[in-house]
Amino acid sequence: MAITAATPRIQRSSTPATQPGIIHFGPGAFFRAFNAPYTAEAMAAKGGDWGIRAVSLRHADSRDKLAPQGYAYTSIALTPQGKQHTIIEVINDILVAPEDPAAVLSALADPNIHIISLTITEKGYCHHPASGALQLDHPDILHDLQHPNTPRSAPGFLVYALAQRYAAGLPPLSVLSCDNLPANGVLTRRVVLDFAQAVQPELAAWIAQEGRFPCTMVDRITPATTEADSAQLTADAGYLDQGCVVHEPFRQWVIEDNFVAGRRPDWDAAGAQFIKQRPQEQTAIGQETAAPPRGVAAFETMKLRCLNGTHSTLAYLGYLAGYATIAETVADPTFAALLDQLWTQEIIPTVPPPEGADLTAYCVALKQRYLNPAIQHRTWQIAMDGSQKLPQRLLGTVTDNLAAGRAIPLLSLAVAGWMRYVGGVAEDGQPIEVRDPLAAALRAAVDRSSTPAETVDALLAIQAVFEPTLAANTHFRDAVIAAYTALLQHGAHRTVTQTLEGTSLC
Ligand code: CS2
Repeated sequence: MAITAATPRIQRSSTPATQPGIIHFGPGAFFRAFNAPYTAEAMAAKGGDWGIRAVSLRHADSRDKLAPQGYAYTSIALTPQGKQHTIIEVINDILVAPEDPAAVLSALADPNIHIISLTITEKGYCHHPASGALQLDHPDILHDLQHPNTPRSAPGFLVYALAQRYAAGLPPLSVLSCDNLPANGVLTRRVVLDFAQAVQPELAAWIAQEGRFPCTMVDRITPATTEADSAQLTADAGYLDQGCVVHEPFRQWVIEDNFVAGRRPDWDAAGAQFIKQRPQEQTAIGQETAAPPRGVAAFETMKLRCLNGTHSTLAYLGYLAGYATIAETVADPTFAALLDQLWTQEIIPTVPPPEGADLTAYCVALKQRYLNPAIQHRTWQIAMDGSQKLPQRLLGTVTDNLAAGRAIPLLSLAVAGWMRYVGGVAEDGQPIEVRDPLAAALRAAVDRSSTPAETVDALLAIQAVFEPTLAANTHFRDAVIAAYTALLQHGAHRTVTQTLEGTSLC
């Protein structure tokens, strides 16, 4: 069906909840494909005042697309057999923080809001990716420490929102990170406490005591929505929808059941899994990253290493080999073999299985998810922000293997693939549009080096990404230099083949 002036636009059919209970930062495609449908289904099953006010920290795009349709939109599950459309009506409105930060703070002061949830991507936490500490010299953090009434960053909004509650004698909010970070609740708590400590130590002590930062593991492959997706929806369903999202049918949400006064939606009625918090997981200020993965953190480690680690590997090496999507990359038997060997030899041995999980079965199912031809998940999209992703996706796995004396040829190749990619020139000589907060520094490190060893050393010296002990490990360094050299000489495809065969790379 062609779009004409008469094509109707999707409109909300139900009245928005008068009393929203959640403020969500980051109303992009993942939130609309994941948090919003779970919450709508939980309320349909069990009720509750859990309408969502969303906040965009950067752009007006989501608000501009969704406001004219009453914040209703279509969530489209892409299965190899066809599509399933679900209309989602759970968003009350979207505030655009840069337009009116004070309006966001006043929304956060509403005593009926019990949860702030976050899908702001890794870089939204303004932390040092390698250590997890807040970057106190980050430009947005410096700004927010000076401007309590007009913050820009997520940590700034969170701390000033909690400060309002503290001053008003109210209980704090639960802060629910839904980003792909290790022990994401612990990390969020750490950046909030670091910021609060710089504002008012007494406030930090109250947040440490009373605040709740449940860890979560979130999983649903959600490629960026394209114009073609919206046009196809109009052709299939007969209406315009500028806010639609496409995603795989699979979804998994594991949540630590640790909310202020136990107030949270019954997301389990929609299939989410709540896990009880173990008492010893409540940590003091400064001890947040010491604990080994347990509870939800174990699910998060499994997902970050098995899924996101291989996603990034396929993104860098697949892009260099000329593949546009993950499905295309994995359809190549060489890359399918890379995936299998990476899991069995170098990833699974490092992952303590979460309760009830079978890691082999998990990876077998994962491969089928990657192969879903209906999902056009671009290697370029996943390659974005590698400096923020590498530590939790690949480098922790490298460190654990080194400690156990296991070889790391494929992980080293993945890291070398990232190094080759951030140089910004593809194998056919075309420029690569590298999107990364550290893009300029990464490119400069590559450009000022004249040998592969110099390039690898210059990138290993970036401490935001590589912890000094890992960067100084000669076994790791030598393996990355060998892989990087091979990538330059033979290209990604041949290097993957040779590495799998264990043949000489020279
Ligand atoms: C992907 C993830 O873009 C990326 O970096 O690895 O968004 C991935 O699709 C999700 O984590 C799947 O749950």
